[in-house]
Amino acid sequence: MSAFDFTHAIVREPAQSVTDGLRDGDHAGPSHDAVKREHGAYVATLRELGLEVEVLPALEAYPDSIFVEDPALVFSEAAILLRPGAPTRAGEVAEIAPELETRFERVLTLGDGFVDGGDVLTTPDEVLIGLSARTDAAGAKSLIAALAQLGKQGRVVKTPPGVLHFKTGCGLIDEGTVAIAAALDDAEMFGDLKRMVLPAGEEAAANILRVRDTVLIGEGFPETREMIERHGVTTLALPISEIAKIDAGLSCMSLRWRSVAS
Ligand code: CIR
Repeated sequence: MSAFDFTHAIVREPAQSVTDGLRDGDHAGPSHDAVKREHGAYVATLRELGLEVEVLPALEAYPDSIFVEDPALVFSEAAILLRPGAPTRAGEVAEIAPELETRFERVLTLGDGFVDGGDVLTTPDEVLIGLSARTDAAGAKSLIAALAQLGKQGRVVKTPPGVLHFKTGCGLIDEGTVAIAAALDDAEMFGDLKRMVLPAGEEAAANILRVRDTVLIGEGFPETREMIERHGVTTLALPISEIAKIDAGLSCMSLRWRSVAS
């Protein structure tokens, strides 16, 4: 069994207000219909890969609530409610809390500070927490304490300036290999993981998502796909051009876990 053998996922239907999602810059937002199409393809793919996917209802008050990865962190045995660093996203935690309470025996909460789930990379050995404009030192410290209660080890790293989330710039290809944008190429940061630097010009491909035997990747990154396939892992490209307009990628649209019963 591998760290990617998830059995369950939750996602959230995009709200009409997704068109107002947060973004770096003043470019136009996505269209709701197009986001819905990308989201639909994503959900269908998770199901085809064998996951039981539950779709939570849209939350009009929270344009970015489709990105369920940010207000919580989940493992087989427990969930941790986080605290997103963007004020407009703070209320998403109270919305997802009851959903997690019905699905997990233990739901821990963050003490002080802010952490976005997009800044958290769970590797087979540890949980990396990238300090960013959304995740602060107090939040990282609180998260390390919560992880310790679950017998897991957290470690603080840095999300490079100008990169929204740590996982905007990296993603696991397999249990021992991480794909990274050049800006994150730092041996100490990734410990024992082998680093595969993305081809120049394809940095936006970094937010890959390994699910079971397949690495999901955004469409339009042929060299990265080839690099991953050459490494021996099957890839599947999904459309992400609309969610990319609000700085999102593949990992942000779901919370995934392997149920303890399986
Ligand atoms: C935000 O700025 O919060 C959203 N527009 C994008 C969140 C993407 N989430 C992620 O990478 N985990």
